[in-house]
Amino acid sequence: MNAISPSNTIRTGTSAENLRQAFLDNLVCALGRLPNYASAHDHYLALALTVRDHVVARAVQSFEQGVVKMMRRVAYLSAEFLPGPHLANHLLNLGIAEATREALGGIGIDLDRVLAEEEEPGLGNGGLGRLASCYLDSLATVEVQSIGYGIRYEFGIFDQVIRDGWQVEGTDKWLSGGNPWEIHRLGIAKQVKFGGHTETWTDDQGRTRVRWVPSIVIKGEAYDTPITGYGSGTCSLMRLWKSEAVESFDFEAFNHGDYDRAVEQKVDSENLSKVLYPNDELHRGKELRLKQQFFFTSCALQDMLRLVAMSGGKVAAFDESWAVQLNDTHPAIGVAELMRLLVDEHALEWDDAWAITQKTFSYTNHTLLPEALEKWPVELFGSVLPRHLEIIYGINHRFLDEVRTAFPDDDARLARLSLIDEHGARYVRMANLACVGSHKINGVAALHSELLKKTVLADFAALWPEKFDNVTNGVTPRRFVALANPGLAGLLERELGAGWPGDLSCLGRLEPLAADPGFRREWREVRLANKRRLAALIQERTGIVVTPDSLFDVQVKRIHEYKRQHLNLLHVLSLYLSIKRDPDAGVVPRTFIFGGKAAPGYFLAKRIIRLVTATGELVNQDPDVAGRLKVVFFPDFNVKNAQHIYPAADLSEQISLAGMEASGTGNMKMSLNGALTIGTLDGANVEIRDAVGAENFFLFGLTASEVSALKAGGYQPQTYYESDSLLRETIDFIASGALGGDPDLFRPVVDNLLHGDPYLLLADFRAYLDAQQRVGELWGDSDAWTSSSILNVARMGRFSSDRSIREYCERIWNVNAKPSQT
Ligand code: T68
Repeated sequence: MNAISPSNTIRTGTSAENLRQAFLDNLVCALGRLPNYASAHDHYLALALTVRDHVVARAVQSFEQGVVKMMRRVAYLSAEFLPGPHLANHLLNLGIAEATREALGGIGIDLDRVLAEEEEPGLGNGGLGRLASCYLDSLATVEVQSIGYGIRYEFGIFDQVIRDGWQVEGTDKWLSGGNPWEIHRLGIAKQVKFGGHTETWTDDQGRTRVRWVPSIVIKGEAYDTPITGYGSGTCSLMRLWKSEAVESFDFEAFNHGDYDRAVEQKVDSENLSKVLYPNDELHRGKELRLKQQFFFTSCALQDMLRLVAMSGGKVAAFDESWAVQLNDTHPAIGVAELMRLLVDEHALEWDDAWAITQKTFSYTNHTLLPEALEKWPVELFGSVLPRHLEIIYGINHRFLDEVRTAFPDDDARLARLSLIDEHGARYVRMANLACVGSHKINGVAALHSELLKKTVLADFAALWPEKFDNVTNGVTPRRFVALANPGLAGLLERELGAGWPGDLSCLGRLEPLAADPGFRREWREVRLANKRRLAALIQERTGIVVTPDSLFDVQVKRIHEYKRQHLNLLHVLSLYLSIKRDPDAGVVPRTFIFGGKAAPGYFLAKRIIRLVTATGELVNQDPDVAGRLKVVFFPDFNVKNAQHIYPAADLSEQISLAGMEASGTGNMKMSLNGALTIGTLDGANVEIRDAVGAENFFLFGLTASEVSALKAGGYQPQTYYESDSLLRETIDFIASGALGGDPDLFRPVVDNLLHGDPYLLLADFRAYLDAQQRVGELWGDSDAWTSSSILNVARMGRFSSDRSIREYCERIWNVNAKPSQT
């Protein structure tokens, strides 16, 4: 028999004819559907199965390479992933989009309709989860072996509908239509312990060892989703864990006639991976969340150990096989878990295990908000993870000795650095654990990384300055340009060649075209077509009719006070009032588009959504502003919807209070699609402005240090209210009850602004309006605007996630990435 290699195990080739035959086979034989009776969803599933063959063949081949070459692999540990729909992405990466379109077209099926059927996995809240998915895409593209480990939530982020102007949450049943992209790895299951107590015992070499006797064991089953790379044979794997009951536990209770307990235990076990926690950038110490974090982290580390053994590596050289990235502190318990696995289960000495652990882990921080930093009450922690608490005490004890040597007689510093917060009730501080257990710590934009060293992690930066680094976020140009914006992709392909999505540095070659009237015309046509498509979608989803030639002013992201959607609304209402007062006011026609989810328990964020919809109800009906202002709240902002929205944005609103947004990535996605940004000097905005040029960016607002100074001096929002009549008029209008038909509806928003204003909207209001004025003026000069739009795209190449990933490879993970062309 001939040797079987993955390349000769695929049933069919990728010609249109081959793909059509495989599609029909799958429709009939895998799904049991006759073509005449098949629904659009059947078409989607059949095509997904067809494409999956090629994806999986690549994935196993790529995996085999990793095992054979024993390369250092990257494990990206993340409680969240937001991959978006897979099908179109694979078609692009495999280079079979056109053949597929032809294959289906030949039997009267429209590929775009089929693609629209796919439901995305909403396994994340926002930026952090989406970043993890961009990074898996780029890891595959730059040909680095990687696994993204996480949780296979049965219910992801809630579906948002708007009912009577309010956000209503629905259950995200993303698996109900079947998930053709995942492979349930029946052979890969890990046991995870919880609760109970620890015991010491003596091994046959006379060493005292510790054994953890849990009160419950839960099984984690692996579900793999391959992530293809662009123009590369390498695949990343997203390996998500589903919790299941361990049969033996059920049987034990069952055999004793305790059926209820057996069932209860099964339900409890399965609950672990049931639902994603919606974040409100506020840490709430929920026990189930701690259990989720430990569950997937433990499964992941056990799996890595299994793979070390499989490729003939040594546990004592674990760090040579794996670089493990902690995506925020959610997997930080991994530091203690790896120590437990090495010391308790593999009998390594503590110091050796600790050296391995530190060489293995690195930690990315995504927030400066102190209220978002994770900490767990010691008592809760000890009851869920008794052995880990002991290990953390062990780490802390040795660590604080080191601090005492570096900084003698500095008890205050010791208290701040300790892994245990002892101010009042005692807590385990997860960021401190992540810092101590990692050899590198990074922020996600230059400003953020600097502020980290000055604020939340200042004491660690003083102790270990060499550990700190910055890796500015990036986004994948495959999904967010090539797929989202086919019109622009066509222009780029013509001007830069077909390989542009694999090397964004070539975008620079567009620069001279900014001055070319013919190219500017084509550019405008592409943008207008994108806006027409979005206008149709807006009408379909909200009933609101918008004009594609108005300026599309877009703010889409999670709803949070620090992101200041309400500052945007103050501008909208100020324009409205200006036109009402003076019908000849020079206001360019604008469509304000908002989108984003509010955490279900975040009262003010939900009021802000209501304020958007109430503003829309008023403005969209008023004949006095007809043709000049429209306000839309686009429901259920997710990756799929985002792909329609970003390419149609003329103006990208990035207006967080300086010092609050760690990076932002929507800012990159919109600018890469030709939007101009209005923004503060916050997060990656700073670097975007440096890249595109100050003249192509509408800057306004206080700087981070001005914010600190203003707050330190005792900020008084009322002084701004009193001294700015337009601001006063706008706030009074909201307070008057003219919106939403109830004078009390927005009282909480108004009170918040007038008495406290924690995110300094009032201080930035006037500067924001001035910047918006400049936006309006430039919009009036269509050629100048278009040039600026082209230059934005031409100069944004740095924000490809391929660049970010290469930096991680070189400075943090010490693995070789495929070199970039330039
Ligand atoms: C975001 N963080 C940052 N957090 O806000 C954003 N938090 O500036 C940055 O661009 C992005 O990370 C990527 O670096 C988040 O998205 C969360 O979603 C989150 C989830 C659970 C708990 C806390």
